[in-house]
Amino acid sequence: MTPVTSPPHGHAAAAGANGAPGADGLDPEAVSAFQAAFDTAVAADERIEPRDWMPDAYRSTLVRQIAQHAHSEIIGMQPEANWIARAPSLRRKAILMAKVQDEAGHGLYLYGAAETLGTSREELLDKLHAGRQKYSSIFNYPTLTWADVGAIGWLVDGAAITNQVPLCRCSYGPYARAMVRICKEESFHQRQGYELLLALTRGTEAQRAMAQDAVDRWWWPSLMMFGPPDDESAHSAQSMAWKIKRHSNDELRQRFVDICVPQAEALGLTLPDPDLRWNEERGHWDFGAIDWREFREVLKGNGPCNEQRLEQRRRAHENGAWVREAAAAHAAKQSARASQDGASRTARSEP
Ligand code: FAQ
Repeated sequence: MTPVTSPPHGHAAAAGANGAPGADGLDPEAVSAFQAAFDTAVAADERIEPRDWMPDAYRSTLVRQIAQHAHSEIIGMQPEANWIARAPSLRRKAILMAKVQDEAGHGLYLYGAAETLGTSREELLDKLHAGRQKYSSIFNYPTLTWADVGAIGWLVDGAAITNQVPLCRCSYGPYARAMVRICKEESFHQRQGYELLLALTRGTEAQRAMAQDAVDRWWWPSLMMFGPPDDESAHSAQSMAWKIKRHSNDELRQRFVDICVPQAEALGLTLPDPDLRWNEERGHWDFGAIDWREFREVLKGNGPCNEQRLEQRRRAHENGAWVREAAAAHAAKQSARASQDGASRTARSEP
């Protein structure tokens, strides 16, 4: 773990010394001074940075959420990668490859953000592979047709952006900054999905039907991406108090539905919910009941593709072992060379 080095924003006096004691070495008075400085920083919308003191539970909540997010990005490469070799044109293939590579990059930024909290990428990947950390439920559904690539871009990336734009204002600096870059790329992903579906809905009757079928299958799982309803969300209240989350799961889900309804209309596609209707009083779209039993089953590992996704991930990790070894050997050689050069420079400059 990263040692506790200083209270937020240079309130070093409270620590007694800068860069001082580990969490265990703090007396209760110092801890409450640190806690007060942390609370003040969060209340003032200041960012908490890696070297700042933070409550253990704040740190572990961030590691949990960021790890789950990072795992989602890299597992999320699988359903779409399934279509790279079968993309219908060179243009579509280039776009899809770029998108899947972006997801790998997002995973890297996020594992990097988690590392600033004192955990390592290896540790997080081990937990993912052992089934001890989650990734988003959405990636346990299969991509059956080419239109699924469009539906993922429009709905899955659309839901991801709705959820993630507020995370750009998350109280933890490295996560918030990673999210700025990720959201810019997700926005391109969402548009490519929308444009792909638009091309299909303007195509032949079979293409239009394929687009509708994909939307029928991806709509409800996309709504589940926002997590359980607020009254069943274990972490929301505390995460919102810490300003990790800025909105509740249900608020973001509603925002997403409100955005999608007019977009579906513009596409000429029907959202598969007979209860969808405009509520004048609320100023929002009412929507039907989500099948939370299905959500819980997918989380338990019983979704259509859970086993396949984890198996493929473990295999990819094993197949990449030689790359990690080679990169580590190269880095060791470079650093040995750099210290040798440094030593001979010092020797030359001595009188
Ligand atoms: N799937 O108390 P809450 C993407 C778990 S990235 C699986 O409400 P919280 C990009 C939750 O972890 C998509 N598990 O939890 C892309 C907790 O279990 P735990 C991922 C879920 O953290 C696009 C338990 O249920 N995005 O799509 C899900 O306050 C296309 C109780 O839930 C992020 O991760 C779920 N859907 O709120 C890539 C965004 N929902 O940990 C490729 C960051 C909940 O106690 C292609 N994460 N759980 O064992 C978040 O905003 C939050 O973590 C929530 C959940 C909103 C997901």
